[in-house]
Amino acid sequence: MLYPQQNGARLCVAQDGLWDFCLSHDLDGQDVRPAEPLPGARRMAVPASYNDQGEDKALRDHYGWAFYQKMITLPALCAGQRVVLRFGAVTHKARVWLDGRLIAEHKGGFLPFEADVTDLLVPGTPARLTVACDNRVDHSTLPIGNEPGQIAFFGSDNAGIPSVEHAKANAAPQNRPNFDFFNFAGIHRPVWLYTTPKAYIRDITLVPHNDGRLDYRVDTEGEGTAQLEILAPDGTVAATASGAAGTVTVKAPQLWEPWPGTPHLYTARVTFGADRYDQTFGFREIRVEGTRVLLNGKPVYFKGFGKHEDSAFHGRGLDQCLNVKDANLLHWLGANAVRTSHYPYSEEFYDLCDREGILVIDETPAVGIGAGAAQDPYKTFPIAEHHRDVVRDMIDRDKNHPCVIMWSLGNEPDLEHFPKSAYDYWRPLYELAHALDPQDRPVTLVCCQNDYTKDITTRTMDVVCLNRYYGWYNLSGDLDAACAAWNEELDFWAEQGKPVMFTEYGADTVEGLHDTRAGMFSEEYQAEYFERINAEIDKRPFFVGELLWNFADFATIQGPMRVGGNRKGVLTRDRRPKLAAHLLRRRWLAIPNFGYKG
Ligand code: E8X
Repeated sequence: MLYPQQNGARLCVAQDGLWDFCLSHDLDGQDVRPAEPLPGARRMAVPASYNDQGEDKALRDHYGWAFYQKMITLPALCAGQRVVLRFGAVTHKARVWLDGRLIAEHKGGFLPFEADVTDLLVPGTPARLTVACDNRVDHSTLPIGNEPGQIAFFGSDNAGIPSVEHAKANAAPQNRPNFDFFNFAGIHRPVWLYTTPKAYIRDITLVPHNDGRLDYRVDTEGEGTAQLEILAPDGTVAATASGAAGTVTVKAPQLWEPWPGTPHLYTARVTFGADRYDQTFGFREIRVEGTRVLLNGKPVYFKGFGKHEDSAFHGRGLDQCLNVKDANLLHWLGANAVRTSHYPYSEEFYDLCDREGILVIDETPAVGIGAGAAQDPYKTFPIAEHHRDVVRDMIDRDKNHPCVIMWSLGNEPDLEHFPKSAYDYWRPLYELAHALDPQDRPVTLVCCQNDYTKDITTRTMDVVCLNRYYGWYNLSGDLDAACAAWNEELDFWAEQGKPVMFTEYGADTVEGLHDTRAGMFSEEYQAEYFERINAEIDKRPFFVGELLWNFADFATIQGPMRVGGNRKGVLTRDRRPKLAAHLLRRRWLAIPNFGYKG
């Protein structure tokens, strides 16, 4: 799916700004009438979560549908063009009406969808756009929510106490996320009204090879022949081609390399009749060889973080200023990689990573798939079809980004209580991702701390990605025992013949809490935790990366283990460094992108 692009053939109008808004309970039990003004509407900024834009608990903890509305008008000069409404992401489910006519429905809060409104929007005539978004999560959504009556993530259950059980049974309907991030909701990414000529370019697929060959395919609608110019980073024409598909060769291509190398970007300038589209790409190759991950033929070492799209006020909504700040903080830290935990991030983020040379592990919203030993989620959670759709749509959206170097099918599913059932669920998704990705990148599944001897799925991934909390959630505060246990597990992975990396390890840290003896939650403990664990992975040649948890503190649901959210950030939520950030900067600036492990 192409990102909206303003150019000589296409008009793009972002619908950012103030929309009318109301919550479902503002409708007093009535159905919304999308052809009419929202009753008692308040103002809401788009793109952004709605949760933190007001002071009322009803807004922050809303459960169910919320409604946005604005008038849109296509300029009369666009008569005769194809007209599309496109939503970058509406979390978690969306319904869209134009002048009261339902024009789109979408499930999934982190990928784009669009509706052709050519025959519905009369150029020069205002129309009423109404968008409903449903924030409910349950066993059929990704991410997973627990069903009513079950506890939330890290919830304190006190099961069996009559007063607690009665109160729980009578509690108001609410979300019970089975994941550790606040369930922000709303129109999170830009809404575009854009035009193309009637005969247009629908999609572009590019598969660069480092010898200069570029396999391409241009999907179009209508009559015409695609023409391509391949522009070098300096804008000069490096090659030309015509036709719907083929291979064109660029002499001595400048390779895309991660920061502090140069992420050289080329452009495929495609024309098709009156339409045109510029698609950037990079010459870079990624593959696994034995226990190494080779980027442009060189063994790469990953240094960085799991992140969240999370900030005060915007919630999970797109904040381009913060994305630029975070990219510069990653450079400051000497990092070269991030994981889009636990959902695909905004397209704008990947474009920035392409330009900044930041490697990306691109992850689906499949988080929370598990219910302990009590229930086999692969038999009882109706998510398989939606999960396949999400894998398909994520790869379709992100397939041309050079920064994307690996797909993550999900985060911390149950892999140990029902191991065969788990393998039978994840293996087909692994094969689907490989089949769908034109660039055939490595595929992984991020593994929660578990009994790795029972988990028969993690070891089958191209790269073993581990979330491990020795010294935090277990052997708490005892880093000697934590290192002993971690080494025993590393001995197991040494036998598997796969590259292994951290995708999470870390410690909750309250900034300003200091302790000469490095007690848990102190800045000294977080720093010592990373120093001790890192000293152990440095001894293992098959260990190819360290993505810490987390880049910054972030909002979560309430619970006895969350002090105003998850505090495992190496930075505070407003991006101020804790002690560990300074130590990591020294470590990572001394670790090269390539050849660290030989
Ligand atoms: C944590 C992280 C959470 O924020 C992330 O979304 C997924 C969790 C650790 C799981 N991984 O709690 O900070 C540890 C499970 C028990 C060993």
